[in-house]
Amino acid sequence: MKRIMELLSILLGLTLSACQARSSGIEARDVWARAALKDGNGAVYMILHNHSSQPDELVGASADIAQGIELHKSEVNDQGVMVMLKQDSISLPARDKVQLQPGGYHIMLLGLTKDLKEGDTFDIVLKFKSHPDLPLQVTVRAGGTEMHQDGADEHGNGTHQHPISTPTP
Ligand SMILES: [Cu+2]
Repeated sequence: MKRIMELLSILLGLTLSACQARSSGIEARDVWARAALKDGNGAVYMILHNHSSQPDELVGASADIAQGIELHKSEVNDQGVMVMLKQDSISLPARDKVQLQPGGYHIMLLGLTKDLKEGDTFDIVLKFKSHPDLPLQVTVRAGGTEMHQDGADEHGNGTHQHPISTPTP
């Protein structure tokens, strides 16, 4: 029995280290988009973890659900007005995470080709300076209730189940 337990703990250890090795790149979690209407604009939010020891940059994205995609940052300007500034890239420091969230960084979907209704899903591909492309599935959530949910990765909206997207191995 003791031998079996030892064997199990060795196997468990191997499994855990395999998981860690697999997430050595960039991981996107809590990937969601605000509900929006066709021909309007949408925004995609997520938490990006750079598990590698090298800094990288998000340089763009593509999705067939929009006519164009830009990286934006929302900011309050001198006049106290919230404005969106186009970004050439979003820095991803080594072994750190960056939150794309309402009022901050986001991926802007310009000219939606269909309505984004709560519960819908669609595909998006993130492009990085160094890491390979990262395909993700985005889940549409109702807009308006997500503000001021800092660190809303797992525990944000208690009643919602947030799918966690991981890079394909
Ligand atoms: Cu924007």
